[in-house]
Amino acid sequence: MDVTRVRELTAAAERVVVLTGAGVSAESGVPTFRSGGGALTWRGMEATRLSSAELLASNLPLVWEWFEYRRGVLASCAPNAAHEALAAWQDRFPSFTLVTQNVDGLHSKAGSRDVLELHGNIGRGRCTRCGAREALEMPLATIPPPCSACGADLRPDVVLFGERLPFGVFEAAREAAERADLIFVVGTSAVVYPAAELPEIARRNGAHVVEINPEPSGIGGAHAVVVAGKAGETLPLI
Ligand code: BV8
Ligand code: ZN
Repeated sequence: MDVTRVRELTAAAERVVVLTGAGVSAESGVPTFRSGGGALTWRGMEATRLSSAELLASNLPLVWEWFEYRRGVLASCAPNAAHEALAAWQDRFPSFTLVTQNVDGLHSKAGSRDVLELHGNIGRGRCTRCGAREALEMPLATIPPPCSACGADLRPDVVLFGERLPFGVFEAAREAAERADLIFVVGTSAVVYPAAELPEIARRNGAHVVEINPEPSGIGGAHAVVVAGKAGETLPLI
């Protein structure tokens, strides 16, 4: 029933926004942050501490080791049916915007264009001095890697807890949410802000909200259509 209702909504939709979280990459083998009640930890520390502005300021090499560990895991992960379905959707609507909280780059690998990466991308470094961005080699020859332009230390080009989102990216996502007539919220526990504001912004502006998650977060409120299922199985069905 839910999938049929979702199909009706998509058939009528003109301006579609999709917000994804770590759950959309779960079937690719990428660990999520909070699934099943457990918090992702490494060397006894939680992700929210390892990926924090505070730790970056006090121990950049340790933050690089944490990101190297995750890039190592990612190296063997490929886009799954959920990423592929969303890549196919981009040409199915008059207006389509894909916004992701993920830093794994799997949406672009699946063929999605102009992905709004709210939290950056784990495959890129950013210079702590001149701000230049560059693709990171795998694995890194030295930690921290030097900037190719000025030689200063690079940092991961990822938004850490306590840091602002890249200007322009969140604003573009907010504008798309304000104009949307349908927003999908896929594979997110919706606890991280300001990303989690987007479904509320869309709903307040009259959009239908569809949440796809085996453990629905309830972010869409009472009016949301909730499909309690895996993204890799549900999105292709829709
Ligand atoms: C900011 C990059 C302000 C790093 C990430 C208290 C103390 C300190 C800070 C705060 C606080 N309260 C609020 C804050 C603000 C903080 C925040 O929201 N914290 C949360 C934890 C409470 N936010 C920030 O700090 C943001 N910045 O506010 O700046 C500011 C203003 C002015 C000046 C300076 C600063 C920055 C937030 C960005 C942090 N960076 N990522 C990295 O990757 O290491 S966020 C991180 O969490 C990931 O990006 C991840 O995507 C994101 C959200 O997690 P989810 O994607 O939802 O993943 P999760 O594991 O939680 O859930 C997975 C879901 O998938 C589950 O629901 C599960 O059921 C489902 N699922 C599982 N399998 C499947 C599935 N779904 C479908 N199919 C499946 N197969
Ligand atoms: Zn530099």
